[in-house]
Amino acid sequence: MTIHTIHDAFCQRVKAAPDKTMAERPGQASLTFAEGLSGVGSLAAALVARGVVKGDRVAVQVDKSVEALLLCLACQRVGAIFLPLNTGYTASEIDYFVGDAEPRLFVCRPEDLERLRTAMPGTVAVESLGARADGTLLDLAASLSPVTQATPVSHDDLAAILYTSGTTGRPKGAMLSHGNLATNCDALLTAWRFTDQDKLIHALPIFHTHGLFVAANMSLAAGATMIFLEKFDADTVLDLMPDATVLMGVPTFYSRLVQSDRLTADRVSNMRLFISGSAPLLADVHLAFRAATGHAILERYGMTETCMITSNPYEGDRRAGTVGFPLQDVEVRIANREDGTVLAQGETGAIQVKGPNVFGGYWRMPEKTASEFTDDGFFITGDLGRFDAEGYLHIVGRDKDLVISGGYNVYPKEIEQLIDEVPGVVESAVIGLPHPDFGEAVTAVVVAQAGAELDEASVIAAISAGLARYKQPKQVLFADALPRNVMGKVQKNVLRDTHAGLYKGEGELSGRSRSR
Ligand code: MLC
Ligand code: AMP
Repeated sequence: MTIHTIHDAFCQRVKAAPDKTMAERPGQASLTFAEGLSGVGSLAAALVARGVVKGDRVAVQVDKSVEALLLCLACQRVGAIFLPLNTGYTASEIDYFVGDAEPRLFVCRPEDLERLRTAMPGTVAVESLGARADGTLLDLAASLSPVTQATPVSHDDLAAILYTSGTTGRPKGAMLSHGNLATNCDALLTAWRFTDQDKLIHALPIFHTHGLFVAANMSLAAGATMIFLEKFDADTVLDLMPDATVLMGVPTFYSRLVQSDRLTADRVSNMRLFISGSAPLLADVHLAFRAATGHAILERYGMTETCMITSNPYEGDRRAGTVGFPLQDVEVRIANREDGTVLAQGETGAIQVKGPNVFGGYWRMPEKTASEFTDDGFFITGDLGRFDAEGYLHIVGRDKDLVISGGYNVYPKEIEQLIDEVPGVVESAVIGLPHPDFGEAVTAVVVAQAGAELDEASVIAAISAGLARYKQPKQVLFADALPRNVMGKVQKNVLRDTHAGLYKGEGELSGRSRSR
């Protein structure tokens, strides 16, 4: 199958099997593909009514719902650019995205509607969408005739902008085209043998690549059924396994599942595939999962800017601690970090990627875009890796100062800037420390002025208003000084080594963090 756009592929699936269940949602009625299509047409009409035309941005910060997914397809129908935002972002974080992306429409949670209608610039229309098929956007949609004709788009036209933070602390909007999403979806359907016979447990958020452009797009394009869960809960997922075939998750899903004695070969006998990505899956978790179920978790590697890059094989050896082979039409090479020369197999260096999956650049940041591509068009991922003798890619570290906590990226610079502004702070360093549940835990090391009355609670209180919860340090440590090298650069590796055992044992509390 060659997909032109995800919207097209979805429409073909509706034609082929209109009555097939598109989404089951515990506690609410299921939705067929035909009902999904009808929702897309109505939501597209609501977009048009709010002045949205091809190329306009539609920013969306709503709780997870099937309607939010239909809104993404509705944007595609009218050629608009979908801009999903993490529900954890605070008002000040949202201000930045709105100022930068200048959306025509902002879709928010019902409880935020009044505040945002007052706060948003006059150029931005504001409507709401709730998780229980409620909100002003759906009311508006219901009053209009559906848009039945899709606005023509090319492979290069933008389908989405996804913000990723940066090492400078200023988030960048990654521009993803219809071609990026369609070709990557195609490659994944083939690689993972995903078909209309599949039933996917969808427990990821839908404001990031993993839940939206991997899990949901694949299901829509294949005509598969999703069991659409509000969020991940190990017991709920275990309850659903006998009726499902595939689970896609971040490593935290799996480290929580292996703690349950309900995870047995018997329970997963209907499941054909477990996929992990967005952060490193510990080899121990891979092995424990295999011991409990007989299944080798298939680990793959991706990025917001590149969609999916490599995958362990569907057939063949799925190796713990590796991310497998480049996907169809994707080129991956390892280069010297300093001079960019391409390295031989076995050598460790910067992972660079080229292919139809790679984004077109950062929204309104041409210089930043240019600096992250090589002269011959490879994207510099910021990850470090090597290929082994059999062609498996191993990710061995990061060239970028980034913490990945439970699959969410946190850029230390952003947190350090806020902490450094707290009265009484001389300086700070934010690091990721090994954490049994989140993989890495955001941790701050703070140097306080002599006599300053600072403790963990006061530092957290001072920064929390402007910062999404998942970015906030799980612990704040105090030091007399930060270790520096001869160039004066803070040695975060020394801090990581010194405090490596800080969160040991925290996972024993049914997977939950004992710290904040
Ligand atoms: C929740 N909390 C987190 C957190 N998630 N803190 C740090 N990191 C996280 N990821 C906070 C909560 O606010 C809460 O704080 C406390 O931790 C405990 O919450 P919880 O109930 O245990 O968390 P839960 O709701 O179960 O969420 C954990 C999770 C979730 C792992 C299920 O974070 C998740 O779904 N992550 C998936 C992220 C994702 O989709 N990434 C893909 C990016 S795309 P308190 O103190 O308020 O109680 C990408 C490309 C690619 O990376 O390759 O895929
Ligand atoms: P994001 O910017 O949220 O898309 O996160 C992308 C980053 O997640 C990559 O650059 C990697 O550092 C990391 N990542 C994704 N998948 C894996 C994986 N399987 N193993 C290790 N790191 C991963």
